[in-house]
Amino acid sequence: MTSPRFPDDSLTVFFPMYNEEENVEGSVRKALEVLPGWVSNFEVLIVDDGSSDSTPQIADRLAQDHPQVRVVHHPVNQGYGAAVRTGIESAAMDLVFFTDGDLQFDLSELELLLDRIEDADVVCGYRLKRRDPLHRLLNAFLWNRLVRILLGLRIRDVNCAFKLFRRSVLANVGKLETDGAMLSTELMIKLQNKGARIREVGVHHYPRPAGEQTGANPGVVLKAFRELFAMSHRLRNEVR
Ligand SMILES: Nc1nc2c(ncn2[C@@H]2O[C@H](COP(=O)(O)OP(=O)(O)O)[C@@H](O)[C@H]2O)c(=O)[nH]1
Ligand SMILES: [Mg+2]
Repeated sequence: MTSPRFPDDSLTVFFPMYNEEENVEGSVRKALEVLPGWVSNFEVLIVDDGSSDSTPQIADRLAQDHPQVRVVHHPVNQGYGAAVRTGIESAAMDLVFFTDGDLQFDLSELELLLDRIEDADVVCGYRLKRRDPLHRLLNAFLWNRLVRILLGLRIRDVNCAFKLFRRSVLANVGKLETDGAMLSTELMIKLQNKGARIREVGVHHYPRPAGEQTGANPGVVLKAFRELFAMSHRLRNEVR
C-alpha cells in the first residue's frame, strides 16, 4: 500500500445523523474507502441524534465490524446543533471534519480541504452550485446576508456542512450553546472573533439520494432565528 498523503495528521470525520437509515452505511463506507489514502490515524464517528428509524442499529453494526468506527447515541432527538456539539466534544484526533450524513457531498473532496489546512485553522467548503429546491437557495442567500450584517461574519456559505478544523482551535472557542441549525453560524463567528485563520474552498453538491430533508422545516427555521436573535447582541460584542 502506498503511504498516506498527509502522514503527520490524524483525523476525526463525524456525521450528525437523524433518521438516515438509507444513507448511514454509504456515508461510513465512503469514509473508510478514502481516509486511508490521506492519513494513517483516523476515526469515523456517527452521532445518532435519537433517530427513530433503524439508523442506531445500522450504526452499531458498522462500529462492531470496523474498529475505526464509533457511535455516540443521543437518547432523544436534540437537534442538529446539539449533534454537532457532541461530535466536536467526542472527536479524538488533531483534525476534525464534519459533513451531513445524507450523501449530498462527495467525501473525496475533503482532500481539497486537507490541502489547505497546513497554513490555516479552519477550512470551510462553499457549495459551487447548490442542488436543493429553489426556496432553499433563497433562504440561504438571506441567512448569509443577515449574519453578515448582524454579526459581521465574512463567510460565503456558512451552512455548508463540509468543514475541517484544527481541534486545538475548536477547544479554544469555549462553550457552544446552539441546539438547532444556527450552530454553524455560532461556531464560525466565535472562531472569526478569536482570530482563527479561515480559508474557503469550493465543493460540489448533489441532490439528497434518499430520506427526508428537514433542514428547512418551519420549526427548524424559526428556531434558528430565535437562537440568532437571542445570541446576536452577545456575539457582536464579544471581540472586534
Ligand atoms: N442531529 C440532528 N441532525 C439532524 C436533524 N435533522 C436533520 N439532521 C441531520 O442534519 C443533516 C442535514 O439535514 P438535512 O435535512 O439534509 O438538511 P438540509 O440538507 O439543510 O436540507 C443530515 O445529516 C441530517 O441527518 C435533527 O433534528 N438532529
Ligand atoms: Mg441535506
